[in-house]
This record gives sequence, C-alpha cells and structure tokens, in this order.
Amino acid sequence: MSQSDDHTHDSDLATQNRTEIQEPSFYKVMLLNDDFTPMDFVVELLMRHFRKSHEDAMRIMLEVHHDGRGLCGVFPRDLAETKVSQVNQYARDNDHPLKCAMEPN
Ligand code: TYC
Repeated sequence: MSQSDDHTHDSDLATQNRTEIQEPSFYKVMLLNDDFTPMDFVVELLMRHFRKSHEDAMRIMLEVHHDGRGLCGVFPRDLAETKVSQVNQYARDNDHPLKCAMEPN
C-alpha cells in the first residue's frame, strides 16, 4: 500500500470513529415554571419565539404551570442554543425570572 493510500485509510477510520461518538444532534427546548412570570407573558412568548397558535401556547403554558416544565420544540443543537438564549434574554429584558433550557432529545 502506498503512503497516500495509508493517509486515505487513516482519515476514513478517523471519520468513522468521530461519527460513533457524536452527541445527539437534536435537543428539546423546555420551558421551566416559576411563581412570578405572568401567564399572559408566557403565552405571548410561546407564540412569538416558537410560532405556537394561541391555543397551543395556552396548553403548553398550563402544562408548565402544573407540571413544572413543558416542551416548546425539538431543534438542531445550534438552533436550540439560539432559542434558549433569545428566550432567556427576552424574559430578562422584561424583568421576569422565566427560564428556558435545552436537553438531548
Ligand atoms: N406559574 C406562573 C404563574 O402562576 C406561570 C408560568 C407558566 C410561569 C410557565 C413560567 O414557564 C412558565 N404566574
């Protein structure tokens, strides 16, 4: 086998190894309950940031209120990170303690 064949072979193996240990590429974005953020702010946030209908936003908000957390959507990692940081910033800008977080799907 020539030197260049060796390189090709090695890099194929390296690619396979990297593929085997890759993290899940999709993440759940979860909304967390608190005692202070107004319900209508949460509903508006779900419509604005996750394109939910008023009905779905109300259902998710009540699920978070009763169960402590609720699913806003499942996104590729980069988009999940962006959503979480935009939502947490939006809550902070409006002086509410609401928190959003991501977890592997
Ligand atoms: N528990 C809040 C209240 O009673 C409502 C709320 C719902 C807050 C969802 C945060 O992610 C949240 N006003």
